[in-house]
Amino acid sequence: GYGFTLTDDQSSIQELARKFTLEEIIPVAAELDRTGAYPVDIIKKAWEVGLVNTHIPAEFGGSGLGVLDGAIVTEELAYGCSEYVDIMRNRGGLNLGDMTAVLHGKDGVNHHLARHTSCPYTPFFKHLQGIQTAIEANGLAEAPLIVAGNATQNKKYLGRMTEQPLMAAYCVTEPGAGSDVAGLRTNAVKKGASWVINGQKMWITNGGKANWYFVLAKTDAKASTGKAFTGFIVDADTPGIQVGRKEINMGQRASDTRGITFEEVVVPDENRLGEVGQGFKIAMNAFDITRPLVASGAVGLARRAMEEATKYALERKTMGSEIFNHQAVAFMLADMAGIESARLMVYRAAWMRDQGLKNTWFASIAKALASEVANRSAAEYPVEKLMRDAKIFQIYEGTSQIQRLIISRGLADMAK
Ligand code: CO8
Ligand code: FAD
Repeated sequence: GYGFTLTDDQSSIQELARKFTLEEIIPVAAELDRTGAYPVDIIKKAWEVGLVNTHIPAEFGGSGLGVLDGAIVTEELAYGCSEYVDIMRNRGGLNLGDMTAVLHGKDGVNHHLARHTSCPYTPFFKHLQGIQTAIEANGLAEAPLIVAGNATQNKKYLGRMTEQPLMAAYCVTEPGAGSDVAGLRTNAVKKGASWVINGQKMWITNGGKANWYFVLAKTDAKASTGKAFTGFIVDADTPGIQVGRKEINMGQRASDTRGITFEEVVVPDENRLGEVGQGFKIAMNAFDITRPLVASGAVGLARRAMEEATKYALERKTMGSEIFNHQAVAFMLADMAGIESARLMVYRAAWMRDQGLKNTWFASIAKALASEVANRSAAEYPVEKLMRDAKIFQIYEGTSQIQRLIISRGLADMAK
């Protein structure tokens, strides 16, 4: 049946991510927005505490969290919760170090482990657990491996991500094709025991920071879309790869977005992901994992806007009263509470994936709804950084029009 209570472990993860955001992200967010500097130190700390690569299975050294667990973390990271500062101060709350001690046990005993010996999150608590887009882009690069990687590939490339604080990137979009993945022109040609990749990718998050890339390339020009592409894992230091300049984006400016050119890049066949021709489906299937997470990021941003706007409306006075008491303002705030329905869609889409159910349609509904709620909420609250940060949610991982395309196609299928 339905249940709306987080498990103890999910509550712990949520609190951990909230605390990390409070102590490590909020204090530097405005400065990083100004400079556009890549937050290496914060990502390292997030990696150390276990907030990065959350869905890498335990057998490859990861914490093996589900998509729903990941969504809980992502919302907190995207929130950048200033309210929480006050809550923790008022409570005389714990800092991250104290919390690590609580979870690991000051005496060296891992109390979490002791309490939950069969807990699936145990490796997660060996570390403790931010900066959402860069971290999420790692998850996106890893998703095709989780969908289709063999044990050797996963041990090598996912394992590497758990051994060192490395970044990875998902290279699908090109200068000439973003929404229309079928229109990609990067191609891979088999030569002996290797593949030779030529082409250009664009708007690649973590592009200049990645240790390896997932690359989608055309391998059969005559085949239908579902059979025309193959996915590859490509080491970033392979000769022939040229990384372009960092794009200066409107929002989420600390994130590293670049073009990448592949010129006669030789990739061994052992780095081919899945069967030849299955790449398009693998790349789409990866979105079934990550669109709920991107949507959850939008929920986090919307929640921040709503809470900040409410606080402001309760303080700011006009016409002899707090503006909250002007119904036109209060109703704008009430409309922001639509984030509750967006979160439910996120949880449903994520939960379905965790249950092994096909969630493509729900993932698109969650992403379209959450990115709309985030943009509406950010527009109502006059903090221009939130507005700039919100826009991208309607573009990456498929624009809102593309989500509606998927949703409407689903409706048509159901009506047949
Ligand atoms: N799972 C498995 N198979 C699938 C899926 C899926 N989810 N979707 C489609 N397929 C299969 C179909 O069943 C079909 O199979 P067959 O040929 O056997 O019938 C085949 O794939 C082709 O499917 P379609 O006919 O539906 O293909 P279309 O060409 O009509 O294209 C879309 C479909 C939906 C338009 C697709 O191209 C799309 O999703 N476009 C949007 C692209 C996109 O989202 N890009 C995002 C790039 S990554 C990014 O932006 C990262 C952001 C930064 C990360 C950090 C975040 C915080
Ligand atoms: P286009 O596809 O050219 O679309 C232009 C407009 O037409 C859009 O409004 C679109 O919604 C609309 N449109 C297009 N086709 C249709 C249709 N059939 N029906 C209705 N409307 C339509 N890509 C990656 O592969 N990896 C990444 O890590 C990555 N990170 C990104 C980070 C940032 C900051 C940005 C801006 C983009 C990133 N992208 C990444 C690319 C992103 O996924 C694409 O920008 C997005 O999918 C849209 O593609 P496009 O820009 O080519 O626009």
